[in-house]
Amino acid sequence: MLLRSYAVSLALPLSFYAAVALDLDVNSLDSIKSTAKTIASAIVGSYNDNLEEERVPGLFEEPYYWWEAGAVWESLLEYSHLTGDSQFNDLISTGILHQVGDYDAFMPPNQTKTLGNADQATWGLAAMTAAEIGFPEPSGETKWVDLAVNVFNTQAARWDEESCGGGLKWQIFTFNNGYNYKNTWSNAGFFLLSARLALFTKNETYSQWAEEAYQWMQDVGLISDFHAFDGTDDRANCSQINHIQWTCNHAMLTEGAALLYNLTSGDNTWKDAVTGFVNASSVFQNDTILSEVACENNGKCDVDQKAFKGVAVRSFARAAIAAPFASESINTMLQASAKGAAANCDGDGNDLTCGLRWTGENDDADSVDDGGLGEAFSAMAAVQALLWPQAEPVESGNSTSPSPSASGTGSPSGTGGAAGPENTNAAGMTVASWGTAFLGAVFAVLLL
Ligand SMILES: *[C@@H]1O[C@H](CO)[C@@H](O)[C@H](O)[C@H]1NC(C)=O
Ligand SMILES: *[C@@H]1O[C@H](CO)[C@@H](O)[C@H](O)[C@H]1NC(C)=O
Ligand SMILES: *[C@@H]1O[C@H](CO)[C@@H](O)[C@H](O)[C@H]1NC(C)=O
Ligand SMILES: *[C@@H]1O[C@H](CO)[C@@H](O)[C@H](O)[C@H]1NC(C)=O
Ligand SMILES: *[C@@H]1O[C@H](CO)[C@@H](O)[C@H](O)[C@H]1NC(C)=O
Ligand SMILES: *[C@@H]1O[C@H](CO)[C@@H](O)[C@H](O)[C@H]1NC(C)=O
Ligand SMILES: CC(=O)N[C@H]1CO[C@H](CO)[C@@H](O)[C@@H]1O
Repeated sequence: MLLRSYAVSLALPLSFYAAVALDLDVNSLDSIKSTAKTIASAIVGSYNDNLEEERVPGLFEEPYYWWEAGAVWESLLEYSHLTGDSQFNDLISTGILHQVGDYDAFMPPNQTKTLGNADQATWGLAAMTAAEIGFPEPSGETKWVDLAVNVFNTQAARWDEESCGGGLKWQIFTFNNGYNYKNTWSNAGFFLLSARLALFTKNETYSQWAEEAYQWMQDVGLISDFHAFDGTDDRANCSQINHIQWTCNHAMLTEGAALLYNLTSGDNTWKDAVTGFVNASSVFQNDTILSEVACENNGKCDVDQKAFKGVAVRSFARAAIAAPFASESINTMLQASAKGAAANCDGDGNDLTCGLRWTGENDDADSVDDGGLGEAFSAMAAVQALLWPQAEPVESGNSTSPSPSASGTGSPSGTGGAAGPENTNAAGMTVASWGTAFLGAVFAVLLL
């Protein structure tokens, strides 16, 4: 079957194809599905090996932080929906549900040292995807959407008016490095979760919170001219902005804006936001291929940052569905990115390697078993993103309302800490969640 709109812009030089390892034909649904399957199988194979040794469902072994597993599960949920290959469904369900933790809100006690709002939101967004695609519900009363609602409720209760006129802090627990940092990932994650819940439930509480989070990011300057910046120190009342830009932040804001555009049947504010973000995404494009500009070419992406493009591509693809007026330029970027991502994957099974860069060639790719999960996950997300235009529409109606049992009492606001002081010292030395090495430097600068 031909994806006609994709056929035009892909006249890449022949020399490019010489390097093709996974031979993706972006005009063939079968080719897209089989390429996605090769990568999904490698990721699941590595996960299964780890499970045999460590026996904790839902986790990928070190060096991957907990949030990244949530992002990978979300992409495997989408893999099931987009390709119709349901062979991993039970494994996906078991993995996600094992990490639900306290308050039924993805706060597992084992993970408190890296459990920031952005990390928790990543899992909440995965549960939201399960709800949207009609993934088989967990046995018992709690539905997928309830888990997403619980994440929303715990985060809304943490909205912090003590500084900066609002916002979510990066970290939930006072003992974690980054507790004083209000970052875009946490706030964009909350914004996107709220927007998705708004569309799914039609409950206005969620759209109001989405608007509030967006407005706040604009007010303090985390969003400016449709560019999204990393974060800001709340001890300086968010007066200084760290201007690094990441693909995932930008794309989550683009998706959220597109969903609100759709929910409001074309409201101009959100239309302008979608237009602006899509236009501004050019900072991440190298000849229309997505690039993690802050760290990709200088070889400085850390483990977390190597997975950011995977988070980004799925959000861009979903934005194109919700805001069809912007789909052409988004799809041009997605096709070129998928082609480049697949061309930089090599081998299969435990030997599959995918390169971080989707432009040119990579000579230093790692296998999933050996540090390359972020790259493989991102490549899979890029490839399967091409299936969204043909996919069954996601559930965005009123057929599944949250059950009354969805809790989120507000008690887990975290500032008191669910963990005792005995964890404080250890956590101080732990690299907490994403970007910390980089943030250490930022804090050092801010403290000067
Ligand atoms: C927490 O860690 C223990 C010990 O490794 C493990 O048995 C348990 O399954 C873990 N729980 C979660 C939710 O990861
Ligand atoms: C802190 O920042 C907020 C939001 O920009 C602003 O409304 C408030 O006046 C600031 N407070 C101080 C003490 O500067
Ligand atoms: C709307 O969502 C909020 C936040 O989760 C919840 O407290 C409220 O009960 C919901 N309203 C309805 C009518 O379901
Ligand atoms: C599009 O982006 C360019 C450069 O990034 C900027 O100069 C221009 O104002 C933007 N246009 C719109 C309509 O946002
Ligand atoms: C909302 O999204 C649907 C697809 O999910 C699309 O058909 C519709 O045109 C969108 N609405 C607007 C106003 O673009
Ligand atoms: C674009 O990609 C090519 C191939 O990897 C690279 O050599 C070049 O430096 C990149 N350009 C920019 C602006 O990043
Ligand atoms: C999209 C959707 O599921 N809409 C449903 C909302 O609820 C009404 C009344 O139950 C149904 O008639 C719609 O089909």
